[in-house]
This record gives sequence, structure tokens and C-alpha cells, in this order.
Amino acid sequence: NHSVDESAAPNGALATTSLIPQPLSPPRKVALITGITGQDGSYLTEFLLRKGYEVHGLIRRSSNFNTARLDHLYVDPHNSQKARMKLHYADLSDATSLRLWVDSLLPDEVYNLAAQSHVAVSFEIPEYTADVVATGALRLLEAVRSSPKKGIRYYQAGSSEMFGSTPPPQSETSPFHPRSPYAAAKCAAHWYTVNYREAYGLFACNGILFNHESPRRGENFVTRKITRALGRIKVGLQTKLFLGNLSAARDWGFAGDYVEAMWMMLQQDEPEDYVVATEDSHSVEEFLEEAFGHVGLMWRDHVEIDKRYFRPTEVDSLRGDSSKVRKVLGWKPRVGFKELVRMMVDSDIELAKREKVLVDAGYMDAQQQP
Ligand code: NDP
Ligand code: GDR
Repeated sequence: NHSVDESAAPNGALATTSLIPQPLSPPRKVALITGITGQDGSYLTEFLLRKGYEVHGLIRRSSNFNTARLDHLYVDPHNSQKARMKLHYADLSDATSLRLWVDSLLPDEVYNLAAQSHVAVSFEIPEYTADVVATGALRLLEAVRSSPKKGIRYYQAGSSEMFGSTPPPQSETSPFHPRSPYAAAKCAAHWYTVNYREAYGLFACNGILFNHESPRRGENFVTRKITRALGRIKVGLQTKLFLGNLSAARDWGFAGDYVEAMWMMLQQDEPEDYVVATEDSHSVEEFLEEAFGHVGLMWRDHVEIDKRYFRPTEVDSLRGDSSKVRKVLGWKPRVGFKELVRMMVDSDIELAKREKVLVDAGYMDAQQQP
């Protein structure tokens, strides 16, 4: 396929160049991503497609379509020349489905991003969270270990939540003290990954990523909940926003930057674990201040505290020490706190404006969200 892509070259250059032997390009790398429909999955897919990968994503069956974050990347698989992203049904709770796809796709790299990823929800469905987050990772590691293809590289989506109540700054050597069923399950997944590396020589890495956000962030995580509501407040679709603990501090980065670190980990000579963080921490209140300030509103005029959003145990303060990933991988964040907040607010104001058009035309109720 080395000269086919040049057929669009101007002035019929292909007619001559295609007769000259070209060096064969290396075979396209194959990546398998769980959680491809999530925030990180969509950014990682874009990133890997740009790198020339063939990307396979495992999606779970849902009664509604759950691929909204990927729709702009979708090419009909019947167009096999162009379709480099392909989706397959599987579930982290179903080992057979994981094995089936690992064994038939024979990927070079596996990114395990799937999770019940909401910390507060994990208190309500702890057992399911453990099954998907902890045992799910174990099932996938087993599928990779027993695959006929040797040398598959595995990425495990670890979390700063594992540090829990350990005070900042948190680095690879800081102790874990999880504060939720979600965080405890992520610790198990972390140690399964370490164990498969030590026991079987698997090329398996844990990325211990601090919070990362974007306009594609799920709407019930605090940053997006704020910017989504703010957009609607700004265009007059709502007036109030109900939140929980405003004093918790997080090290918020941009998801687009973080997926690059995932890939970089798998390109090294040795598999290791890395903390990925901006090293800059802000409280939820500071996020509100920045977001509302950006559009000239006062958050205190709109925010009400609702005890429902407090967690039985909270993670008070996270700020990463990411010196290892910066030194060894040469990674650093491109988007800082203010830019991130503005990017999310601007995007959600545009979204709210589109909603407003539908509401004004009588196609949508103001309470309803698409
Ligand atoms: P999201 O919640 O946006 O995405 C989670 C993904 O997992 C979705 O694609 C979801 O599918 C899928 N999923 C959930 N349950 C299952 C299941 N049983 N079987 C198969 N797939 C399933 O998370 P993010 O993109 O934000 O995060 C990606 C990963 O990184 C997660 O593991 C998360 O815990 C972890 N993480 C995230 C951080 C962050 O700040 N974003 C920080 C540190 C770690 P569906 O679309 O159908 O719901
Ligand atoms: P987190 O993210 O728990 O850090 O987990 P989230 O945005 O849910 O909470 C951050 C902080 O905000 C406080 N908070 C609220 N949170 C939510 N969701 N809704 C509210 O109304 C609200 N009010 C205040 C929380 O108490 C908390 O202190 C995220 C997820 O992406 C995990 O999967 C990931 O592992 C970690 O980040 C790193």
C-alpha cells in the first residue's frame, strides 16, 4: 500500500512514482481499547488514528446508542479501505467476550479504559463497580496473558483516587489509601497489573492519572456539571445549580493531553508505572469562581448546596508530583487550569445556545436536556 495514498498527488505524479520500488511501510499497528465510548476513549482513538493505527473498540450493549463521542470518527465498515476504527460488542464483566476479541484481533497494544468511573455512584453499586473495575481488569489481563499473540502491551487506567487520604503531593511512591469502593477497586486493578508484569513478564503499565476534563467529560462529574449548568444559566434555560462539597481540591488537566501519556508509556523499552498530573491544584469553589467569572456572573447567585452530593468518605486534596513522567517520557501538559475552564465553558455555552433555539421553537422543554 506504499504508493496508493499518493494517488491524489497533483499532476499525475503517481504514474511515474508507482513504478519505482518503494520501501515497504511497516504493518499498521493494531490497538484495542475498552471504554472507547468514554471521554478518554474518544481522545485516545483520535490520537491513535492520527498516528496511523488501526483502532478496535469494545463497546457494551445499551438500549440507547452510546457512541456519541465517536460519531465524528465513524466510517462505515463496509468501506474497509477507509474504516480504521472498528467497534465490537463486549463487556468487562464477560471474560469470554474479552478473550474472543483479544484472540481474534491480535492487537499490539491494549488500553483498558473501561470502568464504572463515578466515585459517588460506586457507594451505591459497590459490587458492580468492583466487578467491572477490579475483576474486569483481571479478566482482560488473563485474556492478554493467554493470547496466542506474545508481546501485547497493556495499559491500565489507574487513578489518583487510589491515594485517597494520603496528603499531597502524591507520586508513584506515595501510599494508597482509597476512600471509596471505586478507589479500592482501582487499587486492586493496579496490583493485578503489577503482578502480571512481575509473574509473567507482561509489558503492562499503570498510568496513575489525576483528574482530566474536557468538553466531552461526563455531565455528572463536577467540572462538566458546572460548565453545563453555567451555559444554560447564561442563555436563560435554568437559574440554579445544586452541588456538594466545594472545598475538595483536585489537580485538573485536559484529557487530550493525558491520552498522549498513555501511549508514550507503551512505547518505552521497559514497562513502568507513571503519575500523570499538572501539579496545580484548585478547589471546586475556585473552579466555580473561574467559570462564572469568565462570563461575568457570580456563582453565589446560582449555586445551592445539596447534602445529597456529599460522599460518605471524601478525598480532600489531590496534587500530583509528575516529575517521573516529565523526565522519563518527556511528557508535559499543554493546557493549564484557566484555559481548561474557558474551553469547557465556551463549548457549553454553544451547546446551550443550540438548546435554546429548540426550546424557543417549541421542540424542547427547558427542563429537558438532549
Ligand atoms: P468514562 O466514564 O467517560 O468512560 C468509561 C467507559 O467505560 C465508557 O466507554 C463506558 O461505556 C465503559 N464501560 C463502563 N462499564 C463497562 C463495562 N461493564 N464493560 C465495558 N465497558 C464499560 O471515563 P473516562 O473516559 O473519564 O475515564 C477512562 C478511564 O480512566 C476509566 O477507567 C476511569 O476510571 C479512569 N480514570 C479517569 C480519570 C478522569 O479524570 N477522567 C482519572 C483517572 C482515571 P458506556 O459509554 O457504555 O457507559
Ligand atoms: P472525582 O470527580 O470524584 O475526583 O473522580 P468528580 O468530578 O465526581 O468530583 C470531584 C470533587 O467534586 C466534589 N463535588 C461534586 N462532585 C460531583 N460529581 N457532583 C457534585 O455535585 C459535586 N459537588 C462537589 C466531589 O465531592 C469531589 O470532591 C474523577 C473520576 O473521573 C474518576 O473516575 C477518576 O478516577 C478521578 O476523577 C481521578
